[in-house]
Amino acid sequence: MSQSTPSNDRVSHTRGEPRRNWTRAEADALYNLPFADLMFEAQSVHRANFDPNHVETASLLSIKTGGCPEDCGYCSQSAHYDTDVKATKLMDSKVVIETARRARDAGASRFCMAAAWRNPKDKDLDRVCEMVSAVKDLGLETCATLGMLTPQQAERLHDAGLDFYNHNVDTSPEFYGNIITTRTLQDRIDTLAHAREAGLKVCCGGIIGMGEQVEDRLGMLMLLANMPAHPESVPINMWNEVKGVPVNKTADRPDPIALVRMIAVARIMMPKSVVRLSAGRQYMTDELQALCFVAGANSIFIGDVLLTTKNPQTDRDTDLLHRLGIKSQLDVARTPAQSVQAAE
Ligand code: SAM
Ligand code: DTB
Ligand code: SF4
Repeated sequence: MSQSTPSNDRVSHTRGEPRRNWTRAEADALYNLPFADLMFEAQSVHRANFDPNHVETASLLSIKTGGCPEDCGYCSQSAHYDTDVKATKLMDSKVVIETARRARDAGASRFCMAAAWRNPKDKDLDRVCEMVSAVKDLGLETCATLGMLTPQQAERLHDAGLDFYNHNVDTSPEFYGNIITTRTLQDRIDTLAHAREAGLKVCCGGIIGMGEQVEDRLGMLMLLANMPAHPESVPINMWNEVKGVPVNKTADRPDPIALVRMIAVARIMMPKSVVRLSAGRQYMTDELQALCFVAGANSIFIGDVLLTTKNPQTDRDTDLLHRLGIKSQLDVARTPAQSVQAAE
């Protein structure tokens, strides 16, 4: 047997409770495995915990765009930067619910409502809770990302029918201050704790391609994998270019193989979490996405736009998943005409 064959120690993580005591040396060792060994190990973990031929399909809607008081250096919606995004008010509930129905009919299994707030005001939360309940009634899983939450706000969202709360750590503790100054990493960790205590499932990940080093990417994975409970969903975003934001000056699109390695390490360190190949798929070839699925990614956003930036066309995603023999809710999507008929 070759020396580079994955050790029984590492493969033993495929069974039992996920570990939450990963060391830097272990993360580095996994990341630096010969590629075939890393893929083998990631696939072993993936197969022990998930159907390897299925991906989840989520749909995003920006229910309140732009004018955000936070200074996240990657974001088109921050009021600190001169970007092409115009600020809007909170969307009308009827429009949100109709958009969710169309997303469901187009093949989404989860609907995520995003607002560019530092934190929601209680009167805005009344309207978001109304939206959450109606979207849940459509038979969709519900997710929201509204900034920082108090424990009471998290409970209200839970009671309204919210399944997941998305709040990202974004990057490593060491790199964090280069990207955001108006909200600390501890603020984020506190919000995640409030979401958990209210009974919400957590969606938490970050971004790569902002000029961080591989060690920061692994530092971010360690932060996630050593949380009191692993996030149920881990979105890995590759930075989607936005004009006018500071990250433009440092951005460095990751080597595709480095992205696959990172997905594989996320899969191994958080064996039961759904890993979402999130923003940045617009830049990825079909082959790269296929490798990411082999490495353990098992969720994507569908729809032509994310919040303010592009995502691949749904037809391209349907075709890619079909060619890979991957099942998803896209298989039971209705055509727009069938969808209108069903609504009548
Ligand atoms: N305003 C809310 C907040 O930040 O808590 C929610 C929306 S925010 C857009 C959600 C996440 O999207 C960010 O934490 C970041 O990880 C990701 N994101 C934002 N802009 C991005 C971009 N240009 N490219 C890739 N990911 C991005
Ligand atoms: C996440 O991690 N990625 C999504 C979701 N959570 C809210 C957002 C991606 C946004 C990409 C940039 C944009 O479209 O503005
Ligand atoms: Fe605001 Fe969220 Fe954008 Fe940060 S990522 S500027 S909090 S909308």
